[in-house]
Amino acid sequence: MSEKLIEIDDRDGIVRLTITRPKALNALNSAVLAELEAVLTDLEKRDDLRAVLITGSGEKSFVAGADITEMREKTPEEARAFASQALRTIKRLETLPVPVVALVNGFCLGGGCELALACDWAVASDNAVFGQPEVLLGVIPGFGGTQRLPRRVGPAMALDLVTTGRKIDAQEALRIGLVNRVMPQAELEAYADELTKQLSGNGPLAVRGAKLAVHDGMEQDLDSALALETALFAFCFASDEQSEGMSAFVEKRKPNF
Ligand code: CO8
Repeated sequence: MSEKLIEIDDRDGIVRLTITRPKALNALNSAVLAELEAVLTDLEKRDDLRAVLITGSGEKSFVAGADITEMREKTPEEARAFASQALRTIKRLETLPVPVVALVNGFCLGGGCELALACDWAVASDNAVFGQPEVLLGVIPGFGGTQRLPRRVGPAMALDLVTTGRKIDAQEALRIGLVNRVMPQAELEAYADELTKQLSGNGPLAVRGAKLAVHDGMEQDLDSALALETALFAFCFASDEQSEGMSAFVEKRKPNF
């Protein structure tokens, strides 16, 4: 039996995915992408899903990019197919109906950075290194980096990164808004546990609604997006969650969602 490239830890709807190709610093090849897509296909069907955390195996690397060894001999058509496979998989991660969080534990380069950009937010260890070094290899980002990076950090900083290929440390990633938090590597696991507890305690439908409102709203003009928010807000009042959440507040107890 072949070794798993995506390890799954599933606790009460909080699913942690670990990309496991430590010898290649968890670089994304077509086998990893295919396995990730199959996992996402299963997750998409789950009503009990509450959040997804994604990380890389080991302490040195989140994902060091797309697999250069595999890409090296590709024809333009093969490169297009590989990029399409990656874009499709990454989009499916992005559009999961629950929060998706990247735990970035080391190198987060090229396709790795593009994977992290498709997550709702990212937390980095203090040894993390970010970059879109594709131009150093004679190519451009192909897993969404030219589009999601400017949307996250603004076009000027994105152009700086994608045209120089320079690497930045975790503190700079924090300053430009590429990640939400930086912490000592030894504390990343404790953060994951804390986040798991926090997300498990919130109303699952409300969390899904909040993500939907932000994601879909960002694609619309402000008035349409505000109308979407109102519709989702009103929808919450048709759920048991709203009565439980508000009753718990009034009764001075913890809600039980
Ligand atoms: N692909 C394949 N193997 C890799 C990759 C990678 N991206 N990154 C590291 N590895 C392998 C190394 O080859 C090495 O293997 P081996 O032990 O067999 O020689 C092993 O991982 C350990 O790496 P290093 O010895 O290089 O470790 P260092 O600590 O010296 O350096 C670095 C770590 C700085 C991360 C270095 O490995 C590096 O620069 N890696 C490449 C980073 C990079 O350029 N990433 C971007 C790739 S391009 C991309 O992601 C987007 C392409 C767009 C897709 C288009 C579709 C066709």
